[in-house]
Amino acid sequence: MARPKIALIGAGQIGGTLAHLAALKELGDVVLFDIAEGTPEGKALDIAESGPSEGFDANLKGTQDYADIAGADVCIVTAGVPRKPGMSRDDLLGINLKVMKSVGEGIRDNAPDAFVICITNPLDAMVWALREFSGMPHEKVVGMAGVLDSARFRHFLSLEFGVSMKDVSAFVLGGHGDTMVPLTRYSTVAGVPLPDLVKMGWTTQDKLDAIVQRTRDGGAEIVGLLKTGSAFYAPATSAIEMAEAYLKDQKRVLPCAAWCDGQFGLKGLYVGVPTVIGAGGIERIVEIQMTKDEQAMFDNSVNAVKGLVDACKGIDDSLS
Ligand code: A3D
Repeated sequence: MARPKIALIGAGQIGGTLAHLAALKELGDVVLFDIAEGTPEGKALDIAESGPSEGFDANLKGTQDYADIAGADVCIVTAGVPRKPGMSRDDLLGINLKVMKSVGEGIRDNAPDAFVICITNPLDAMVWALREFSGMPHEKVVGMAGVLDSARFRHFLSLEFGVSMKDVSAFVLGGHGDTMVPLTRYSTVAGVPLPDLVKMGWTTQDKLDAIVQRTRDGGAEIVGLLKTGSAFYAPATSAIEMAEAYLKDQKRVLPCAAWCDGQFGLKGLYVGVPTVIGAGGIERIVEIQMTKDEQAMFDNSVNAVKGLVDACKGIDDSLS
């Protein structure tokens, strides 16, 4: 049986890390596509040369030709520009929208059956635009953000409680921006919800509020430290978790930017919600109950995403 084929559109910081992780985990053969001549070829060769020491079996190829992604099972899109200090994700909209057009058409024409994971920011608007430009089924086009935002939340919580990250589960919903919604009620340490841990004296409400805010600012914290770009190790790891769930039909329950049409009362919008990922792509959206306050935060986040989608429609006539 042939190995699965994983196409990485964009071979920058995240793209290179994705290729390395996919090879290390032997998820399949990897094609790195980028418009920057030499970058995908160089990274593919460099990673392939780590194979003898690591002992993985995977072919890696770099290319500027979309024909090389033909038949890909998974496409992960990071093409575009990342933010620099002082920029918000939304500042990237105009330039990255143009990139989504060429990428959407390239995937549609060469790998129409792939499961497509978008990472390019501003995430919720870019995954919407990528789906529109590609015309692919909504359940096969998804955005990576919730897995990363939840991982950041889990990391900060594990530091606060002095417990293993493995025993902390957390939920972050809504758009991938300043309005994202870390849901404390649904976040637990070994099944014990965070509000109960406050009552048990494990932490205080003030400290928890600060962790929620640090999660919302998690991307900016790393941009501020790196100064030359944005996070790439954890974003790549998060997308690989989603790709693996699809390729191995794991039915993982993961928060993703998924197409909601009816769910949560939304009418045709990509936004971060809990999903089940298996061989069918997004197989289910988990419609959790929210309190009035949680719903208000979610609505606020949804409105921010709607504003970005409207901005896309204002820039590219074919999207309205
Ligand atoms: P970077 O290292 O700049 O890589 C982007 C790559 O895209 C570069 O190699 C470019 O040459 C390439 N590129 C540009 N235009 C095209 C095109 N038309 N076709 C193909 N390739 C092209 O950035 P990065 O890897 O650090 O980040 C990539 C994107 O991910 C940015 O938009 C970031 O803002 C975003 N990002 C999202 C998250 C989320 O959690 C959603 C986290 C971190 C970064």
